[in-house]
Amino acid sequence: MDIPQRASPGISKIFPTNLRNGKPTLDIPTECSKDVFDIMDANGDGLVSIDEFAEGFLEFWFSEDPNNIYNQAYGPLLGGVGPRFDGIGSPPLHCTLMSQLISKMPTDYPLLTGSAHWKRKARTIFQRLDANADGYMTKEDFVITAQNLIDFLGVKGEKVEHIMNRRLELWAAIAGDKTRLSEDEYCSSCLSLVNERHFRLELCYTFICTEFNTIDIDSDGFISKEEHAAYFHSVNIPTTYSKDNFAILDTDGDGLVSIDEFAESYLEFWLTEDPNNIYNQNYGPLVD
Ligand SMILES: [Ca+2]
Ligand SMILES: [Ca+2]
Ligand SMILES: [Ca+2]
Repeated sequence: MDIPQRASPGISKIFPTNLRNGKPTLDIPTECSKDVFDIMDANGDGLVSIDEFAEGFLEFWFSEDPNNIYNQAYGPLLGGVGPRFDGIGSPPLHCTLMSQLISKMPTDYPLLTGSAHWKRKARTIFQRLDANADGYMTKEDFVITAQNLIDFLGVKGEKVEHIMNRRLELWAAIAGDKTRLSEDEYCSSCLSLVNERHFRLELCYTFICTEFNTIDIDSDGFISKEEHAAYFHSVNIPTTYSKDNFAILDTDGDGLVSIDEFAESYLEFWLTEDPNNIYNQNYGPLVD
């Protein structure tokens, strides 16, 4: 490729393809590139000029604001969470702080063997999320569960789109490049994923935050009892089970589930194989 000519003296241009192609050499997932590029390209002309690049560079190094839009100029921050939320460059603060609030780090859990009990937990989630019960998890199932939630809460207007988008973000995070997943595929891909170092160090926070955000309908950073019941209803778990599970999640008993309480339950559910773990019923009674 030819080196681009300078548009005018003192102004260089970096083409988007260069930034995108350049990312893998830094070991940053390329899917992060588009969002970072859009943030860097402040005037939206499809190119990052040297002044736009300089601004990103200076904001990254000389700012200590956890919500600075350039925080993810080099991809998701370590020990924090990954991609954008609501179209901004940084995740909500409560998500960023999550890894500092949890009592046991994901890397402290031993590798999973994929015991019959663990698979039963994974199958339970699969069957909850396979809303049309056709044996495959697809985007359609996530549309159905979102619609269940919308109907249950009676929401209207912009909130409808917001709820739908959050569910579809969750599907995108689960599906990766697949368009449908069978129960066996889901269970085996979950097992290899949760044993990956990248998941334990970083990716799990993205999943936790994405899932938390699908339940925290009013985005106040806490799951209320009503939000929890609505979530259970949406994935076809009788709401009668919500009360008991909520009491287990809310370890400090303040009547709300915070991100660290949620993260703890998520990690205990996915990263343990103890048939007596108190978080086994995070998705309602286990299926047979
Ligand atoms: Ca299905
Ligand atoms: Ca809330
Ligand atoms: Ca609480």
